[in-house]
Amino acid sequence: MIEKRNSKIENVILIGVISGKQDEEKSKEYLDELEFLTYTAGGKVKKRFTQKLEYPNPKTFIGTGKLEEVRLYTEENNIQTIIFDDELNPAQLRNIEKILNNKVLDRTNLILDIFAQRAKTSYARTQVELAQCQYLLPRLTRMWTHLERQKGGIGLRGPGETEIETDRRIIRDKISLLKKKLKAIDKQMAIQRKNRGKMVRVALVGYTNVGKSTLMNVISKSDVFAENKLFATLDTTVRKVVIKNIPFLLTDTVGFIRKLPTQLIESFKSTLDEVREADMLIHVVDISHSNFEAHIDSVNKIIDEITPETESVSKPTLMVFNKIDQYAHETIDEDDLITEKSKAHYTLEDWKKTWMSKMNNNCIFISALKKENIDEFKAKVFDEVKKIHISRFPYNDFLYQEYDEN
Ligand SMILES: Nc1nc2c(ncn2[C@@H]2O[C@H](COP(=O)(O)OP(=O)(O)OP(=O)(O)O)[C@@H](O)[C@H]2O)c(=O)[nH]1
Ligand SMILES: [Mg+2]
Repeated sequence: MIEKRNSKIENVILIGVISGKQDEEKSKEYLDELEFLTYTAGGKVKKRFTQKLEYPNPKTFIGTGKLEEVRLYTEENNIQTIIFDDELNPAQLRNIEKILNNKVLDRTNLILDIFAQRAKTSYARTQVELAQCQYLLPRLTRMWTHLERQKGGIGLRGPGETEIETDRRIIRDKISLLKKKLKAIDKQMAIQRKNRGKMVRVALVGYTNVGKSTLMNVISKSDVFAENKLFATLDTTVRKVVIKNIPFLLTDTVGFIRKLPTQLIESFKSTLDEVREADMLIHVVDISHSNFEAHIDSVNKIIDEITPETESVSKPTLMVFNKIDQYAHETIDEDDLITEKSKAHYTLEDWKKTWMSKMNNNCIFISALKKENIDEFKAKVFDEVKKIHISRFPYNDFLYQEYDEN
């Protein structure tokens, strides 16, 4: 008998806060993204709860009154999981779980879970496992210090103590084992990268779900998995691409997201090395997403984080605004004299002007899906790759007799 796939969809509620740092609009944006993450992980969001809060409650994160409201809702609506947009400390997590009597997760936890689901190769699985252990370890430690503070509690001494100590030791051992394993793979990957010779290397970077893999497939005749969920790609794909007569290597890799757990950045070192060691970056943006500018900022921040300080000169970067076929903007009626033009009213032309001047012409607007402007995109990549190529192989100039591909 064929085993039935575990396709049970979990009913989920989301909890976010509105504070001085995070106004109502921002909070909605974050929860939209958290909902997409939940959907990717296989959950269905039944309701969102938000609370205006200057500081989180040290014991229960949100107020106890609000929690009670949440508890009633979960009981009446068959909810299995509650997900907080912010990171909860171990004490908060435990207190909330106790009150809600349900599974409680935070954003980091959810992202790690999606990565675990998505990891296919043993390499990706090892990276994710390491990240999960690293997430868990301080939580166990802090859980212990929390218990320690209540010293004397019957049943908390003795076996409890050794149990946590044992757990910590097991996890520590596992971490060092996984690190060793990763080190071996890292070495192998570094050799592989070296073997690729001096060929110019270009890496696709960008927020998750912007269309990196789709673009890779369009220009490299590869068949990388792409779908409308977050983190479709975890494993790196490298393809040789030839535009006109210049060959180069194109890498498609994991997408970024804001508040990317630091454990993940650390354990995905080798994956990110592809980005670090690239000669040129193609930063793909989903212009049809209402928060695409915030996404650009998050991606730039992560790239800065992973770039060694010694590399003060930033890499040549081509900004690719994808999904123009799906771009929509608000309009102002001609007789409406009150509404002021804002970014929500920008046409594609307005955005082009803005970014062309910002990026010194190093940007292009395309649709990877509808194959719009792909030739212009290729021409831009060609120009940039050619510059790098010439500086690397100055004697090899027979390559540059340009000819038309068609
Ligand atoms: N409308 C439209 N959809 C697109 C375009 N390019 C990609 N998509 C869709 O966007 C979704 C995500 O595309 P992917 O190529 O998987 O995106 P990615 O950046 O590789 O995503 P991750 O690997 O998850 O980080 C898919 O459903 C694509 O079909 C485009 O130009 N227009
Ligand atoms: Mg992808």
